[in-house]
Amino acid sequence: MTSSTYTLYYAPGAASLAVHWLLLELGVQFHAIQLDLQAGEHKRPDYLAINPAGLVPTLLVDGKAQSECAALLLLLAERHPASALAPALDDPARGDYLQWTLHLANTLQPAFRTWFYPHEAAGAAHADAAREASRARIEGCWDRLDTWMAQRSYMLGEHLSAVDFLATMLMRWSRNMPKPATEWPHLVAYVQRMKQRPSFAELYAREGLSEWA
Ligand SMILES: N[C@@H](CCC(=O)N[C@@H](CS)C(=O)NCC(=O)O)C(=O)O
Repeated sequence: MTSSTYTLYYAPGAASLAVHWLLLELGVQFHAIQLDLQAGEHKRPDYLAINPAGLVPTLLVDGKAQSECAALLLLLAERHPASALAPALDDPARGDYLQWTLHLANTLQPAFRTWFYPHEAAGAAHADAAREASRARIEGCWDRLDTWMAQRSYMLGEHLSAVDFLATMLMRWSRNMPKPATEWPHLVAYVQRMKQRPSFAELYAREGLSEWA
């Protein structure tokens, strides 16, 4: 699908990171527009017109606005089947692919939201308790993922897929937590493997990132 046009709205290190990384991994052409979240650029009317939730990422696909990081990863992998980053409909790995993508997006990612914005979940007066509860949920997920990765090089086995970009992005988010994902033996090996991809270095250069390099 070489004729697609893509425009990614992103903020460095945010939930747009996995989408940015996958676009680079795919080697497709895209425009990238950086938003300054501190300055509230994601809450301005022109951005709200394409993403009413006022969140990053947004990806314009042939001019049509789409959002939700995990959905964008699934969509891009499907639109570029030559990349083999999405298991085919009859591939036995497809169940694991969907299971982990949904689990990461609807269980782990919201726990991170509470970790970073604990007042949202329980009000300022209960922020510490909310944060601690989210920490337990995040670490529980690392326990489960570490067991899963003990027998695998990538989330689906020996074959890279779109869910690996989501998993690694979320592991990165834990880097300043009391017990980051890289404290788990199979997760640190996995992260090292993912970080060796040339697209990771390119992502870091483009987003101006250096921490967790
Ligand atoms: N479910 C959304 C969540 C996106 C999200 O929470 N993005 C954060 C950055 S990591 C954001 O835009 N935060 C700005 C804000 O909440 O005002 C997705 O996966 O795309």
